Amino acid sequence: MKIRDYIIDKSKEINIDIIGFTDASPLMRIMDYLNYRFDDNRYTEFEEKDISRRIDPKLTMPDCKSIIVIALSYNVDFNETPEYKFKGSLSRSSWGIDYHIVMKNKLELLASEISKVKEFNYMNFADTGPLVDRELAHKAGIGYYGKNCSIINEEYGSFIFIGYMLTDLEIEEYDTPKESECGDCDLCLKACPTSALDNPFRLNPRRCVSYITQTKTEIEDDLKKKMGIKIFGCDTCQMVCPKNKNVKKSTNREFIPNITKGAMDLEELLTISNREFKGKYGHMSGSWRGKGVLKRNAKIALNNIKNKNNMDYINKLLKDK
Ligand code: B12
Repeated sequence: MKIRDYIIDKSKEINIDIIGFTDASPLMRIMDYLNYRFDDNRYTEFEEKDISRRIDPKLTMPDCKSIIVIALSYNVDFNETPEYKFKGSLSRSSWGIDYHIVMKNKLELLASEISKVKEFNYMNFADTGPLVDRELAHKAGIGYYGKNCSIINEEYGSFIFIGYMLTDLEIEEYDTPKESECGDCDLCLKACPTSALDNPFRLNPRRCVSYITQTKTEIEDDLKKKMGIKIFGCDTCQMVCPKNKNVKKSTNREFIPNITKGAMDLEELLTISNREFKGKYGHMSGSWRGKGVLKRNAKIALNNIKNKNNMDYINKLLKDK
């Protein structure tokens, strides 16, 4: 049996939704774009700064020959809303268990299945690795680029996380990239609350609400207003995307927001202790910046919710917090 077919079979057994394979050549297609972003101050503190490491897998794993890219859908069927008086919304990427953990577990499971039939070297990454995950996913045929910059899979849409395994395996056949299927649709560009999507396939990350909810740097007043009640992440450009309608739902139960129900209690966030916070919310990806950032966002959300009926109550809540 071909090693490629064996890996695909095992990926199905361990409930990996999408899998693709690519070689270890540098990601030359996006080098100029990465340089432009850097020169134009359109990058974030969450990215690897060394552009050669971003594009060349061999600078991370010198004997890398192939890359197995996987994706997990987090588009779970869940419609409950919590009963808090003031809700702060979480993007779907922060529902359920932190995807870094779920993804790493899946990749490790897959690696252990491969090592049963072949001795090999590998390194696993999801989100926090040096390479550009989306470009790897694109190269490995996982999906095409949407104008909102997201990788869109034909079956599952764009609510998918990406992970990859650098390996020294010789894979018999690689997948091929897919052309964008956005056509003349530009709903995501129109819907972006801060016009961060200023051109198709082009995001100014520092204006993206997702970034604003995560950065510890000062937020400009006009952007604070645009956050509305979002306290972690932003789904707007994916929610309006027609390619996310009638797609296959996620069966990854880890992403069901059993604790938060997809939102947080803004009053609780103002007073909860660090220890309580870690115990109750430490499992979610949205906690990675710590309680302080969510508390800051909760205050912004409360100010955005203020109206003549709740003004006194909210002002009292915010006093001295
Ligand atoms: C930094 C970062 C952010 C930053 C900057 C995002 C950004 N677009 O760069 C912020 C905080 C804003 C962010 C937000 C989000 N992120 Co983020 N983020 C990252 C991270 C760590 C690096 C991203 C990066 O390298 N950007 C570099 C630039 C070059 O990428 P880009 O602007 O998206 O440009 C791409 C395309 O536009 C395309 N492109 C450029 N020009 C052209 C031209 C044409 C013609 C075409 C077809 C394509 C094309 O190529 C570029 C390279 O991929 C990755 C993980 C990783 N290590 O790669 C996750 C990652 C991209 N994020 C992810 C997610 C889920 C999100 C959010 C949905 C979370 C949320 N709900 O709030 C939003 C989506 C925002 C958006 N529309 O992009 C997923 C994306 C999964 C997917 N299906 O695509 C990733 C891959 C994490 C993961 N492993 O799952 N993120």
